[in-house]
Amino acid sequence: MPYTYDDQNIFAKILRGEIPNNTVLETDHCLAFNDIQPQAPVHVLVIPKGPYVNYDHFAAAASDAEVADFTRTVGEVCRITGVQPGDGGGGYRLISNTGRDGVQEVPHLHVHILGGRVMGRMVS
Ligand code: DGP
Repeated sequence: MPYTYDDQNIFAKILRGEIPNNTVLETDHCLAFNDIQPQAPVHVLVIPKGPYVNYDHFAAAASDAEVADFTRTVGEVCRITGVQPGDGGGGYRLISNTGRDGVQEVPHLHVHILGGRVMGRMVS
């Protein structure tokens, strides 16, 4: 599936520094920042710096270095924010809304990391 990247999307503007963000972690290939409308005590978005529309696009077109960095950045953010699971509880939810049926609003790949409370069961 070919994708056309819209470089005027809000996350592209954040990456260019045109819109401020509350950065949690920046790496060679990724930026992690707090969601502007948090749905949980911890709600961080992780995005690649490359122009990928969604997870499908990223999985097909990103380099191994970008994929590895993205995966490890998600893990590192979970450690930084203290939501990684342990014997006493903890844990988090990863979501990447993808495409129209996934109700993706911003057309730049992002993973939501939600934690700091017990999530509801996913029913839809
Ligand atoms: P999604 O539906 O998965 O595309 O979610 C987009 C998320 O992006 C939503 O939780 C709100 C967040 N968001 C939208 N605009 C901004 C912004 O300007 N700054 C930040 N930090 N988050 C934003």
